[in-house]
Amino acid sequence: MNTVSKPIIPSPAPRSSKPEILAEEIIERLTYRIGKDAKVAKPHDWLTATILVVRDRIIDRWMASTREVYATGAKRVYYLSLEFLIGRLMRDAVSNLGLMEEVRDALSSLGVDVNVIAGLEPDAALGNGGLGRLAACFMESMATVDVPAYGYGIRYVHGLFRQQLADGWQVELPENWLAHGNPWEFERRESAYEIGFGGAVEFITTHDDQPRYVWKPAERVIAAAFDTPAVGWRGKRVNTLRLWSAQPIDPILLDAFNAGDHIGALRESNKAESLTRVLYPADATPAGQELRLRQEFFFSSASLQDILRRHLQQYDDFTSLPDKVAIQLNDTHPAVSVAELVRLLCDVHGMDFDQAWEITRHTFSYTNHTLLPEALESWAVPLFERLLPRHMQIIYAINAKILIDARKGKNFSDGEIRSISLIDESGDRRVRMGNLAFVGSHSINGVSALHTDLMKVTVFADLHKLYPDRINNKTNGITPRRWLQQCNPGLTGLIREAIGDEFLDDAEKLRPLEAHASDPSFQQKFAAVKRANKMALSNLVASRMGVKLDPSAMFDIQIKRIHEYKRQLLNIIEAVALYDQIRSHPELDWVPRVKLFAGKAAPSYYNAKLIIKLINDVARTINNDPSVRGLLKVVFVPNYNVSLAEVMVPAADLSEQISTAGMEASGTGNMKFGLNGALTIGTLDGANVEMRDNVGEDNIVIFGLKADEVAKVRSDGHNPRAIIEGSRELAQALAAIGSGVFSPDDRNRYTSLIDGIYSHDWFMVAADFDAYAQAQREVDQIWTNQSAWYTKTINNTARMGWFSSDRTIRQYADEIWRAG
Ligand code: NBG
Repeated sequence: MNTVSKPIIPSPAPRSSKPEILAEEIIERLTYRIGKDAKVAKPHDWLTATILVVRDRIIDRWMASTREVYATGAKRVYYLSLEFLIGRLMRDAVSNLGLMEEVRDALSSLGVDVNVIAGLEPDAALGNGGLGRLAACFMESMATVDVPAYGYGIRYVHGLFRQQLADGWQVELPENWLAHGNPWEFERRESAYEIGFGGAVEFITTHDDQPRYVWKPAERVIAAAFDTPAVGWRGKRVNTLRLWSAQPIDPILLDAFNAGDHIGALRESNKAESLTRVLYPADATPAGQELRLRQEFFFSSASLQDILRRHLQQYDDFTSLPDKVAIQLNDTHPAVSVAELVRLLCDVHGMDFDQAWEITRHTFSYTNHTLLPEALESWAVPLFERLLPRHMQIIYAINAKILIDARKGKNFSDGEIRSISLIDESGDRRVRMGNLAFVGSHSINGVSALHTDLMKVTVFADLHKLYPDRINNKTNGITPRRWLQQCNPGLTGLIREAIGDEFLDDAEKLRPLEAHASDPSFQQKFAAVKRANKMALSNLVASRMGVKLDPSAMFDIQIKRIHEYKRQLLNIIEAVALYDQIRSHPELDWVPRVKLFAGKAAPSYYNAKLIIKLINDVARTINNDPSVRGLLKVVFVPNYNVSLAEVMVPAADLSEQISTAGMEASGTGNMKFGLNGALTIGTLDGANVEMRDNVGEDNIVIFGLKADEVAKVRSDGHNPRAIIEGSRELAQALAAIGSGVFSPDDRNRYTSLIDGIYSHDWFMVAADFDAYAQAQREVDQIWTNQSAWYTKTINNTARMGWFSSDRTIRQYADEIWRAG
């Protein structure tokens, strides 16, 4: 017999990390992959060549990680998220591989400055804010703590808009991160799935006499996979971020084209591609457009088809799905997955409904990220029915099961039953995505202790009563690699000198730094690092905006999405009051301050955009008033993104975390600042509560109403006018803004904003003003004793280790996923 022996395929030789070899390889990529001669290569070409060399060093480990999961049968975790706010990747990858110096030396031997080319890498902004950045931190931590995981999302062609200021107003411009190609990603042509929309559901009987529903979609598009490796710390494990891109089934309708209809021939193709063209720029408010629901279903269905295919490749059937697969729903954006998994199991794989439902429920878990009622997603039933007719049927079937459960088990009132229902019947009928995610999951988690407690008594009170074991807390975290080691090499070096390297592998090992908190010589070094970081930010502000900052002033920073509940307005009103004070009492010892703001407003959020304009109007007035003598400056830095945060966070003396209590689910910016040695001024909201517990109440400045007090004030009837009349400073500041002192070109510009505070003050700006202003003066007091200041800020760095996303991910892995 003629046997063909299996060829022995050699593995590639391990790659050297010597700078000379790296340099050779960079030249090789430049020549053969990019087709450029080193003599004429542009900085961008060097960047691409360097990324390709770094990427090669990731691939071996990536393949090994994938093989290992097949070999061991380990459980896989899938993180479904409509947003991944990744930022730049090169420094992250190089530093996690431990190649920082080698790459720098290799490039400098070629006459290239690593910092210059690193600064050219586009900032991948496939997310809006905290929710998307959390997903990116989780990807890095899952690889670091060795959890086999895939992130699934959308490969938007245009990420979050670029923000420019025109006369102080926000202007949105398209973002184009893929303009120069993306050397990190691999297109996986073999991993493509059909996704349907619309059409009808047919009921058929199969040849083995099994009744079955078949969905016949009217439209179809292809979901094509693009993979980016996610490297963990010290390169231990490499996981995959798989982003889906929509493509047409027929790229061109040739008949139409040949008949002269050149535009019509591309209509289908354009329609398909528009599905993944832009990220919705809405933060914490659902974009009510049909396209958004299409995006949600598109990426959910593609991801689930991919997950099921991978499972069947390795296991016989789907009964083992909950043991081998954990799917985390990042907010309700992928919640339609609950119905889609039931559909795939029943209609495509022939399972009966009850079994499919059990498997579904044991496979999914759901993270809630907000209690804001306007942010709880729901879709009008007619829209849902038209786009996803089979899913609508399945949702009704699930609803029947749940409501029967509720009716028979416990004593539920009609009102409670109505709030448990997956269908909101109170006005236009709507599908409630939060309820669907809840009933389809075995675990529902909040993102800070306070938020989780509030979830149980507000949005999910009735569902919690029905399923009391499901809600649990997983306080957010941040990756200390990006948010300390990479963004703050000066501080990292200083800490290593003081306490050794253990904290690099375990952020909770920052604790020994406490011993140095009161040591004057350490304080001096800590202050010198802070000053250097402030210089770097000052240079950035000078070059981008032409504004000069004094690095010896206190840098007081609020950076995050612009939202009324985050209360940038409170901050700027306090600045106006302070301006007044400085002018009335020039003889007093005012602490020099620079108030820095940055953040984007949703394009349709009028008040948020008005607040940006107000900050800029106030900035212009104060910064140009010689009587202030530079004691107060206000700066709004445009186009906030991950890269800008990496410069601003290490430069902060004071971190503003001043949301109306009960409204910020967690916050993660608060953690980044604390870790980098800033003092926090904040309310007892979100994770600020746990920060206070960790750093100690002497090391954080807390003010204002607590969550239960806010609720009480609101229900008892709030009288902001009386409060304003009782506070001279506030009344004067509001009068100045309202009467056009800062907007002489349009004196009524801020009338509506100020009227809102007088009439309802929903966000408790008036209610908290005096407490806030007083807390700010307390901050000034601390600042005047620099040694006391640094004791507190060093203690912050020492005690923030618990907020590492490694800790968060371990908790998810142990308590929810049972994986890793
Ligand atoms: C945001 C919250 C933040 C929280 C992040 C991450 C949404 C819907 N929620 O407080 O507002 O830190 O999620 O959990 O974007």
